[in-house]
Amino acid sequence: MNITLRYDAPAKPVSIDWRWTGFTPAKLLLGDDMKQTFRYLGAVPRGGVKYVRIHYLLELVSAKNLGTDEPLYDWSKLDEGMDAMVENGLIPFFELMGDPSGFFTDYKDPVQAEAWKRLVRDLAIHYTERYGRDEVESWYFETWNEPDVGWWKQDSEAFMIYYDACSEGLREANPRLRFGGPGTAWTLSQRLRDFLSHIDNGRNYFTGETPRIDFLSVHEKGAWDSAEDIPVSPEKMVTMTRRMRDYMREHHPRLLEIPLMNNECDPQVGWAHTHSWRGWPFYAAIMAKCIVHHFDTLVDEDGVDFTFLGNDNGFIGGWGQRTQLTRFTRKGGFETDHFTLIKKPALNLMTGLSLLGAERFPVSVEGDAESTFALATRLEGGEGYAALLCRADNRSRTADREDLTLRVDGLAPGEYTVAHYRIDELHGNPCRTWEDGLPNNSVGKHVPDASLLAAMRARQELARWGEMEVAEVGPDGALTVSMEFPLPSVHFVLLLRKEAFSVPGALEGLRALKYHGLDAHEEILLTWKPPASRTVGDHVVQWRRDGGGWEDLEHPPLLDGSFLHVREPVPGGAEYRVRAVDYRNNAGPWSEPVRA
Ligand code: 8U8
Repeated sequence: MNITLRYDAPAKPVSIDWRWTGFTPAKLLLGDDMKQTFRYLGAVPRGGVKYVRIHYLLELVSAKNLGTDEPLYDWSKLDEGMDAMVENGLIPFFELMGDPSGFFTDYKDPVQAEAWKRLVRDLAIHYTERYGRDEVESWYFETWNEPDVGWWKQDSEAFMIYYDACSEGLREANPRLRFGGPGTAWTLSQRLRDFLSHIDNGRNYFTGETPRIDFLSVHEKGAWDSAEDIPVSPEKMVTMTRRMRDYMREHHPRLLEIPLMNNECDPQVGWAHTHSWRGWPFYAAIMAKCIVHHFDTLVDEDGVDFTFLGNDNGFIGGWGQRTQLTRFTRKGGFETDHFTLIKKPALNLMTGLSLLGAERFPVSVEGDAESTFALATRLEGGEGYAALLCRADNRSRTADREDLTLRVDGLAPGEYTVAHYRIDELHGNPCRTWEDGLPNNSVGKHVPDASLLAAMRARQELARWGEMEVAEVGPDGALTVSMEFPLPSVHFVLLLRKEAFSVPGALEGLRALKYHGLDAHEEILLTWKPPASRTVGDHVVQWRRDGGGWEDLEHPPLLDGSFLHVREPVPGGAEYRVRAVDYRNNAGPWSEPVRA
């Protein structure tokens, strides 16, 4: 098969934003396992995981005197959860969902409608005071999740009043806060139709004006809830989204201009069902296919202003559940004081996607075009180019290997460092290590011992593929690379111009936190802010015990700004420091040390 990346053609923006995750319920925010998860997510370079959408946030708030002019709120639990997000650079995609203290039963009651508007206003003011105006203006606010299924207990009329109360409450706090919805579950459900009529032809309950909407959100997933590994279809997501657009064209053409998003685009409904493929490279490959397919169809063919494509995969759970990290506990149960997390290919995909730039170029695929997808991007600031190549079939068990010739046209002539990353059966697949290690290397049911955990960690990073090379691109602007290209897989090619290299800067934001793992070892999670430059391909991590010298800690090449040091207990702790290293072996200065 052949793939050609055509950098000689005109550029288009990489307009879909996939830097997203979500989960439910909000009280998971208070667990140490979720707080550690956030540290890992925040450490993906260039904000590769950025927006977090959580149901029932307002259940973390308790309140008194809600129907009066002087309500009393207790924000403390929600603050704890928001702090965990904000301190890791994650941005809430804030669903105004939940019922503080069980007050809100009927939004058609004017007292309740007014109280909700006031609550939303006070919430926005509270977080503006806590984090500042710029921070809160970077957030998005959204309605109740999926008001067309059991999550919403009232009728359509009440929903529209609730919607207007959210809108006006936010506006009273700050007219620049962005708000939209309705995040519906069913394609063209009656609730969605009622909502579209309200937005198009209705009147805001409070002001009598046309209701405002900054974005339209819907959920389309690739397969229904099933305990079986049925095919998961990105094509179905697009077909259903087009069905909605057709309806809008007929009934509400004005609304076609509203930015559209699918903020639960999961391959399959049912986060908690165990589908082993969620721990495998297949999951990363189907997520990647989904992104490229949306560009090819809704953006390029239909011209839709399509903004976010978000996976709801931020839950806590095992390999087969819809999570980005696998959690192991001592008893294989749900205790959260002793746990450890391993990165899954679904998270490594986000690190890989963070290598891509903001402009994209046409690609052509010859041979097996059905299951082969590519996104060719140019990096900002003349740094070079990065491309995503992926092979995914909708059936998780389909596998094969092909020989690929990758041709890149239209490159600026000059010298390049060429680096490759890959997610496939043999690359970045710690679940495979777990499967292989289990029979004679597990203590009790599903609980890996220290050596199996270490073996998984050695494979949990986005893995390099092949040798790094220096390539000279001549006046023809062409480069050819040959490789074996398995199905399923995700492959990233990075072409970095020689001129883009300079000594990396000092790393900032190094933090160390001590956790109990599964046994008597101490687990020190180090996180820092990885540099924005794609020329940085690794980090050096060192530690120093009191009275000793600095020693390197071993790890596979690290793109993420996170590293877990598993150590024998060190009374009084030790110091850690980190520096960045680029593909040409330029090492930056050491960070300030931290102690743990
Ligand atoms: C289609 C549908 C019917 C229904 O009765 O309930 C649903 C609930 C339906 C679709 C999605 C749904 O919940 C969303 O999807 C979940 C999942 O596990 O796929 C979660 O990812 C989401 O948090 C939830 O919003």
